[in-house]
Amino acid sequence: MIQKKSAKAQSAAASAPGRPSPVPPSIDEPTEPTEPLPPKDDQRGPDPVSATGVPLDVPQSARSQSGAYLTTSQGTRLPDTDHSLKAGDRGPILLRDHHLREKITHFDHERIPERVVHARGAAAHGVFRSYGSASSLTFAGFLAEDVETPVFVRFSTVLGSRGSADTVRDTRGFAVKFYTAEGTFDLVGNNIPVFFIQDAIKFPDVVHAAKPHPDREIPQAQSAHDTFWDFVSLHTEAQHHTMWNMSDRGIPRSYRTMEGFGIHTFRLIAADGSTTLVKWHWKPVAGVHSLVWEEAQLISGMDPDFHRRDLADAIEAGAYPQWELGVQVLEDTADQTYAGIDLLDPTKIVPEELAPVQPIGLLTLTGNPINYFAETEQVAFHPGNLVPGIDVTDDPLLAGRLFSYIDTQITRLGGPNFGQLPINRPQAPVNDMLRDGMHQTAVHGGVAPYRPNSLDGGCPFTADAASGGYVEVAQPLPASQKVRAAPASFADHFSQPRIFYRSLTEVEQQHLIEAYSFELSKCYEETIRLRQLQALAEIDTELCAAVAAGLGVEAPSASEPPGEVEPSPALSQVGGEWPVAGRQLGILAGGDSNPAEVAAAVAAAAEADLTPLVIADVGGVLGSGDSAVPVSRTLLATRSIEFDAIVVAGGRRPSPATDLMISEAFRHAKALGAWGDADALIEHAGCPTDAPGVVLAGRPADLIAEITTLLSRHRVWDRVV
Ligand code: HDD
Repeated sequence: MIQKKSAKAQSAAASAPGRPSPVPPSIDEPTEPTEPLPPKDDQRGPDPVSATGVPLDVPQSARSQSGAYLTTSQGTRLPDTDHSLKAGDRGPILLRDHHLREKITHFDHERIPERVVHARGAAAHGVFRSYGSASSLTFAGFLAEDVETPVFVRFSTVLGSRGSADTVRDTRGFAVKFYTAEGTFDLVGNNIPVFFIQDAIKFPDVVHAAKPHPDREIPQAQSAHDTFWDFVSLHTEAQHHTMWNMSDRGIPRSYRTMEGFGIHTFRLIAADGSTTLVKWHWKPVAGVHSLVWEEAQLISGMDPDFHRRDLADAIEAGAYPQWELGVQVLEDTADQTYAGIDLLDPTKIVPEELAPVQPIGLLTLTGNPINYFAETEQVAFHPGNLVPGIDVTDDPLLAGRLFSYIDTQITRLGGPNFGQLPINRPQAPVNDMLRDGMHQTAVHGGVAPYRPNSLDGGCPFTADAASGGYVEVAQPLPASQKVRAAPASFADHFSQPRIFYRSLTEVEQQHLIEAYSFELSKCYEETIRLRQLQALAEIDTELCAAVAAGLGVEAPSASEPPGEVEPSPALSQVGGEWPVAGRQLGILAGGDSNPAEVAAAVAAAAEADLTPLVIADVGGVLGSGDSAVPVSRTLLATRSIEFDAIVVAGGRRPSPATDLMISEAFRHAKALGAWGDADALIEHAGCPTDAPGVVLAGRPADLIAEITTLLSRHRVWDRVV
């Protein structure tokens, strides 16, 4: 549609700074719209969803499936979908059977390529509410005070295929799409604050090394194999990230208990034009918490969907997962370093003790996806999706990512129009000049998708900063020659992993030593094991010696004695108390257990916001009448890994299954308890009842109160097993 404008408006547009030359004055057009144009129908943002994920205000007709009768894809009603059209009931199938061909053809094309990395994921809808505390640093609208922005968050593992297990030792993706009024902002981070490589050109190398071996395609979803350790032991800038993987961070208890990090340094721009460098942090309200390794391995077999299920169940139960977004605020100096740390090096952190994380908003996940494929699978993140007030830095890893993410969607989502998929549509009006292409669903009006034009009234117009345009910060470039090289400040690969190791508590260090020993023992090549030990020797002598002892080889010496570093206690997960909402409590009952007591334990646990699950030999109910208690799990169908803590009801008799459940929970440093005579079951399982974190009580309610306190500390860290 051609829009007319007054001569006055035209001259104002022509004189605006940064505008291209105006069209010749003899032409009455183009015109400047006086009001922003409303979004076109195909530019609708994602459907708003209720807390339970049900779309709000979406007419039934807008849903893909509606009506009572089965139809073809063209809406013709069908009488039968169970039998092909045949020449007689025992005769050949006829080619003219359109329904058969349509059904099978569509089925044949149901799969799209999985993501080359981060293929396995789970996601949720939610909302981000900003505190306004970042508004002095950036004019980004969604970070102003009390602004609510819809979000879609996808968590993932990195290495495994779509069907792999959730609890493997790996990095986790933490990608957040903010549908802001000024365009979509994607914060595409991980649960580990550093990366394997400093330059994006090495990404195919690290991924090829970490993925299964190209000949047999094993092992699935894990780093415990020769090619991974071959690469990271040669390419020592990977040592810091690798150490986080070997720590408990590599096996989170839940997506809800992971920290998230933007990793790269970003630049914020304030209203007065001043700039600040920041590092993004997500802090889980439930606290950072991990599995223990044996538990993680068991879960991979017992419940490969453990994290996916946990996220969806928590949201459905109303225990909405929450994270605070925070920033480390770092001065934007000419050399872009802080306390001697090169802020452009993505293998380095800035310890929180040097630059505290300042909270700027709260993320709450409130809705499960309605359809996995449409939303979780088809969502396309891109670190280059930025909004005014936020810019990137020259981190060479980030620069390569800015290219890769759009590129990969073209293969994965089948063409350049993936931004029109409902989950990827911005909530801000879109008025681009991108046209046609595979899977184009927009019906673009106008005849002039080019600029300058007069035929479309000169639309679309460009927006300068005052009109909300994204204007890059004018950043001075270093005077230099073009080179393929890394700066000297990227050369230290060992002091930060040393800080990490030395900041952990003893139990966390022990887990890390065992993880290295486990992984390296899976390598067939002795040279690779020894080369990795050499890297550990450069990091910390004791760590190297402990892993070497585990492998039964002599520890190598460092090329120079590892230097002193200042530990960063914030890196440890141990310590602190956290909300227990949604944590799973197993109540092991049956036999002569008193149903009224079991019901009292269930009620007390629910009152404490825990999720109580009664375990018995057979399903159904315990007791009868008013005191009947439903059984949630049978001993045959569950295992200790499902629970964060276990209590045993008085009257319960021991069995091999109860022995296994109790001893496993004990070994995995979980809170354990018993009321009545059930302490005998704990002893029968070979666990001392006077060990830390084993609680005995006369009344179920008292027991639950003590167990809740233990759970708020996540695990019984001081239990020696
Ligand atoms: Fe990446 C996916 C995070 C470096 C190339 N990446 C992907 C996802 C996350 C990250 C969370 C999954 C998004 C989703 O849920 O759909 N990637 C990171 C982080 C990095 C990083 C935190 C370093 C700090 N990535 C990185 C580099 C490259 C890529 C250096 C390439 C040069 N990443 C991709 C990709 C993926 C991807 C191939 C696969 C699927 C996708 O993009 O959409 O383009």
